[in-house]
Amino acid sequence: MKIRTRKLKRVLVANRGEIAVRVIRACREAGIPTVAIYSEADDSALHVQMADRAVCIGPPPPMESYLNIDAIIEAARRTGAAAIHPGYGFLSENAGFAARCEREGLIFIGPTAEALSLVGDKVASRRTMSKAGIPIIPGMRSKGKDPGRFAAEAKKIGYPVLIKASAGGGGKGMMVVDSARELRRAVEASMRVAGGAFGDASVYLEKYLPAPRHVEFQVLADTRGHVVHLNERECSIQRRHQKIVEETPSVALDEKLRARMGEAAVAAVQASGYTNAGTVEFLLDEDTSFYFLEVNARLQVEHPITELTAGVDLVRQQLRVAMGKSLPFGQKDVISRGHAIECRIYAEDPAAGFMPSSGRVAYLKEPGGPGVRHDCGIYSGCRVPVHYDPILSKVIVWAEDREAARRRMLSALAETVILGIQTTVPFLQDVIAHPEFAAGNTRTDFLDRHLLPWKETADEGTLDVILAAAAVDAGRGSGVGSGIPADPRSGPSPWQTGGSWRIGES
Ligand code: MV4
Repeated sequence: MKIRTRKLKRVLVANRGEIAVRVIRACREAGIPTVAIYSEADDSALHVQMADRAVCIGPPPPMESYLNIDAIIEAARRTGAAAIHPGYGFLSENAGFAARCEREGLIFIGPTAEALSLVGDKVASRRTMSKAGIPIIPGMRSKGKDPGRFAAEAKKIGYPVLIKASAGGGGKGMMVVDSARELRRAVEASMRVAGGAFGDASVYLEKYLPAPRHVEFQVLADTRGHVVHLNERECSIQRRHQKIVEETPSVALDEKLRARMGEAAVAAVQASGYTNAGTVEFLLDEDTSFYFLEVNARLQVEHPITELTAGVDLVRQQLRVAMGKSLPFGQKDVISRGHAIECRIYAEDPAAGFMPSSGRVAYLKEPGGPGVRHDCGIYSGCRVPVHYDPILSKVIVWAEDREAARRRMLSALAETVILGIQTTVPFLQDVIAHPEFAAGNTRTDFLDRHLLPWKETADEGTLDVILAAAAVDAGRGSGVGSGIPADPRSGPSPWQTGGSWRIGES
């Protein structure tokens, strides 16, 4: 069978921040011109400066800009874009948007609208996966409203149980129920939250696993029936369903379990007709049973750690798949070398309950050195708007083993200086330095058990003190330093990296 490939004449990147920058770089390397879209709050954003062209698509609120399908399609038309890369978040998993692109003759760089609809329905995908022989968490295979059915199912599988939204994912509307007495109220509450958040109030019930690990497999599928997995990422360190630190490989898998879970991930992709890059999420129980959780139908925030250990550029592969090309390697060619860790830097104040922080970045010093990658959406002097996801950048390190990678991460975080706004850098330093993290005890309850609520320790780093002083000096010259007190100990602290350890400490 002869299948035609197509060139991507120009790609519109329907996103902002570090992921838009990441996609623009991959396009540029492939010789594909790019179009950025931006809201009025982002007119001087990094992704706008990096793209070949940029189109303002509306006011700051996401509904009027980055989620505004008509405006994005119009921008693609006007600029002659052949394809749209949605990044993560925003419209990346929106089946309606993918369908609209298909109708308009634009290539959606992701799965088909049909595959997106299937994996977006958590109950439908549980059925599909179970039929394909993939283990799912014991529980309901169809959504319902009848309280009697929930009670019967809960009785059958035993308490505690978990109520989840069928249109959900990401933990919204999830309710743990310990006894039959609490069941009805929890189902009602979950339905209310789901209805409000997703416009779909259907919920279902599962057995609750108290301290599982979150292990996800990166997959790639082309449009010619080839599917590979690129091994796992462990993402158990989360706060309110927001991932904070991810690593690969997972300390919890041995080669045998990895192979079994990898096979299940590939089967999940095949069963759902999924193409392009995606992630199959599993929960791994203490007894090493694993269960399919959901398919994340997008390039994920944490994709770089897989890129570093597998030696594959995932965005490059996404572009190739969208061109109709075959994957250039098979499962037997996939390698995993060394260990990689990612820390997400958010514009949040970890000492104030992770309250969002916005304003001007007075100074940015990026980390560097061997095995250090910084995927960054900001620059010295840029504005951080309040309207969007607070992720600023990601520090990603690779080293020969986990402990070497952990130490490299500590060093890279110590080099990272962001002044003018609050960031999660000092909190991340405490996570990576924690003895339980060092020991690999990273279950989903890690932060609540060991680090929350969080207080900044008084001991400051060393390198950051020098760099911050230089930044204040530089700021005086250019004017960006206004607002930084000359004495950092007076007024709100501009120190972003004061962890409780020093470089060279073991
Ligand atoms: C679970 C669970 C325990 N038992 N399902 C959270 C987000 C959503 N994707 C699924 N989640 C969970 N589902 C059962 N049956 C625990 C979680 C969970 C969790 C999962 C992965 C990573 C962090 C988490 C934190 C809290 C709860």
